[in-house]
Formats: sequence, structure tokens, C-alpha cells
Amino acid sequence: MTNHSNIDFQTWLTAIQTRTEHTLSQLIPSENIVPQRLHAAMRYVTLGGGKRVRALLAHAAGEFCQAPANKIDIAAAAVEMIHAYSLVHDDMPCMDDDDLRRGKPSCHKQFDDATALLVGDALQSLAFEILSTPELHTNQHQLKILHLLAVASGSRGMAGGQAIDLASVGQSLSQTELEYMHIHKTGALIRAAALLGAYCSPSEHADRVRAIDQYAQNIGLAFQVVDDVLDAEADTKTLGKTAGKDADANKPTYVTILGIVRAKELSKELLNEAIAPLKAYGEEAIRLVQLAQFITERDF
Ligand code: GRG
Repeated sequence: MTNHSNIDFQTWLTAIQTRTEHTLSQLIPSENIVPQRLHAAMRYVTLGGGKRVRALLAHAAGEFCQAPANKIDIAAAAVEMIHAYSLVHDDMPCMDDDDLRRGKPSCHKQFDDATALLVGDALQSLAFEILSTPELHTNQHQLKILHLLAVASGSRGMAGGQAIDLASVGQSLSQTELEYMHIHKTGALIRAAALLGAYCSPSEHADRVRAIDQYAQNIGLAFQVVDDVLDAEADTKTLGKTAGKDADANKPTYVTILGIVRAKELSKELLNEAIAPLKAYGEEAIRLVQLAQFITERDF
């Protein structure tokens, strides 16, 4: 197990991003393997981009629970695969219809609609395959890990949140309704990322898992509030995706409901709620606290 506690945050972040890229590159079949085009597209959407927030959460929570880094790598890669699949499908003309993702043409633009559909399907399957492959991820909490990720990405999690999002275009939502949608669409996978990291530990750590759960639920919402602020304030080049998309699509956001000033205040309140249960752990929780600050103070 790597002890990262004496490494500064930026160095830690880069190290986790690098090892996540490496793990994904090892686990996704080469573009030389049949069907080459599908494998090329799976690698195109997964490698060489993204902040890797979910992998970082898995590692920060896993380290907090003394989980072995090589087990967390597999959990982190699985969550990043589910995330990449969700972005590919979200960008398709039948959903958000966006031509740009991570600073390059989105999957259906670079390849075609049918390939984009299959990329999502195949990445989702691969995520569960790697988590259930004994040589990769034997772990006493394995069934719990598989169940958590399945629920978080299905109709009672991310896919359900996406369905609510699509149905809410042009509707006026209350803050509570908006929150419900985001808890599912974005929050469920973010929560799962952190909990999967924690469950990579061979020990129980029930109190720490509870603290991580409160942390992750608040960070999931804060992530979305910040995303809405950035969508309203940042430019397309900085974001690597089309800015101002939500307002153009007549979608309710935290900025449209609360205004920009209150939305920024809310992200700070959620940050404080997230890190409150970690205070008791002092330096042991430093990585989770730093990561929460990174997520809420980011400008891309
Ligand atoms: C299609 C089943 C299905 C679900 C799609 C998450 C999602 C559900 C759609 C993404 C739409 C979107 C842009 C939501 C805003 C929050 C979000 C998930 C942003 C993208 O995540 P980042 O910023 O992306 O972590 P990177 O590229 O850094 O990995």
C-alpha cells in the first residue's frame, strides 16, 4: 500500500490521474483486436482526458480506509468506464446533442451514432467484468461493490436521473426537484466512487464509511452546483465542452433557480457539510478534504 500522506496534493492528484490512465489503457482492449473500430472508440472516449474526479474520490476514500492501491485502481477504472459511457450517450443527438467533449469531437461525431451506442454498452459491461474478475479484484466486499455500482448507474441512480433531466427541459423545477434530479444523475456515481474505494479495504471501518457517505453525498451535489456555475460563467475552450448549453436548452439549473451569487454560496455550504464528519480524523482525512476543495474551487 502506498502512503501518500507526505506528498503534496498536486503531486498526489497527478499520480492518481496517471495510474488511472495506465489501468484503463491496460484493461480496455487494443484497437488491433476485433472489432477494431469499437475498441478504438472505447479507447478514444476513455483515455487521454477528463479530470478523473471519480477515480480520485475512490483513491482518497480507499486510502482513508487503508485499502490496497491496486484494488482501488480496478474500482476507480470501473467507475471511470461507467462515467465515460454516460458522457458518450449524453452527447448523442437523442439526448444532449453535443459535438464537443473533453476538448475533442464527441464519440458519435468522431465515429458514428451506432458506434457511440455500442461504446456505452461495452464500457458498462467491461466495468462489471473487471470488478468481478477474480485475478483482478478478489475482495471480501466484492458483491457489495458490484451491487452498489449497479444501483448507482441504473434507473434508481444515474440513468434515472438522466431520464428526469430529459423530462425537465422547459419545465420550472423547485430547488428540491432539481436536487432530486442531480442526486441521481451525477451524485449517485460520485457517491459510489467514494464508497467503492472504501469497500476495497479488507476491514469494516463502519464509522469511516458513514463519514465518507455524508462527504460524498454533499460533494456530489456541490460538484453539480459548481458545474452549473461554470456552465454559466466559463468559456467553451476552458471547459472542453460547449459552455452555456443548459441555458440554451432551457434547462433549469442552480444558477437559473438561485442566481449566481447564491449558487456559489451553496457550493461552499455543501463543502462544509461534506468535510464536517471528517474533522474528527484530522490529518488522516486530509486527502478527502483537499479533494473536496479541489472539486468546489475548480474553474474547468
Ligand atoms: C446517458 C445514462 C446516461 C447518463 C448521463 C452524468 C450524465 C448522465 C450526463 C452528463 C451530463 C453532464 C454534463 C452533467 C454535468 C455534470 C457532469 C457529470 C459533468 C461531467 O463530469 P466531469 O466534469 O467530466 O467529471 P470529466 O470530463 O472531467 O471526466
